[in-house]
Amino acid sequence: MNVKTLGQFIIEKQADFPYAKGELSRLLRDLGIASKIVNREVNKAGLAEILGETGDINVQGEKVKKLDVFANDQFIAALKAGGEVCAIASEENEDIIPVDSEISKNAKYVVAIDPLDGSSNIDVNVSVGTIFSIYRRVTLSGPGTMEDFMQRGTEQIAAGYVIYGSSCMMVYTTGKGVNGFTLDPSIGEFCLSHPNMTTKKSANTYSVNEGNYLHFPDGVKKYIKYCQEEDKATGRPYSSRYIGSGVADIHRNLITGGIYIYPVTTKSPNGKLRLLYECNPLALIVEQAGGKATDGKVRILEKDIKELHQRTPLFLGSHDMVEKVMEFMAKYAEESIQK
Ligand code: AHM
Ligand code: MG
Repeated sequence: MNVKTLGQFIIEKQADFPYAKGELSRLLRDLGIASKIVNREVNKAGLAEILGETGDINVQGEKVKKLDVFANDQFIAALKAGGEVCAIASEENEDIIPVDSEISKNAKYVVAIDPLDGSSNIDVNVSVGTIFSIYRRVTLSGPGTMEDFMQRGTEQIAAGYVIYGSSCMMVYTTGKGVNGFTLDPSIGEFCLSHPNMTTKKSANTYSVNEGNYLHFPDGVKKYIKYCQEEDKATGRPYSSRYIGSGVADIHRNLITGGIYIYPVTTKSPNGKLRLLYECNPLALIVEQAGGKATDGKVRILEKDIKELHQRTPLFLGSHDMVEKVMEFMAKYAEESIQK
């Protein structure tokens, strides 16, 4: 049997980074370990109520925690124990978490993470995910600071996601293509299952929360209508697929082709998704797979970041579909100015 584990793959790929001394490899390994623990707990999610019945205390005598808090704790613990990061930013924490320990003295990296994206889907047995982004620190020494996170997405050293689905997969890029690994529960290892992932240039699936339709910008409304029109040549009407769990929607579209849209709405005037630990890592992966990611105008990876939890609209997926919706955005923005 010719199986390549995530660990073996990372070691092989280390040669791509002639000046790296293995820290990034160890960091990816740490993220892999934490995600296996999170996967184990996500798999038991339906039992949480039963297990927690005796006053919410589990066998280790710890309080049963909500899974997003549990996932956050696991990733932070794994990253701190690994010694390769000088600071962590998480969706679950208002401020950055500086890491100040003997083993992290020479740490070169910072990690931004959404430990459990789409966590509201857990209660209904729908896939959820973890999204992570790795930057090289810009400060020189000591624990990391905000400055280390205020870098554009183009500066990411690596990015990835884990999907806790019908199987558990880790998909990541270090800027040299995208590779996917499926967890083989029988050996407890992520194994290379999707080498060199690419996405279709044009496709026929669109993913957007159409319940917000009335609150979308005109360009998005017109694009949705375009997707629904009958046209043999372009294969329309396109299919609408929206799980409402970002990693699951984007993973499906990466594999089958498609576009994911979360625009500005009246309720979320800056968009809903966060630039640092959701949009930037997903954008790097999708671009590396041959797709495109913008905020409707500007490439996501080139957006300036000013705040840790900054939001942005997101249009991401198959290249031609993203271009098309941007055409609509430009056209109807102009029209509304002329009105
Ligand atoms: P979260 O980080 O609070 O879980 O929110 C992000 C999620 C994405 O996973 C998903 O694509 C989106 O929010 C769904 O939002 P909506 O329910 O508004 O369609
Ligand atoms: Mg999220």
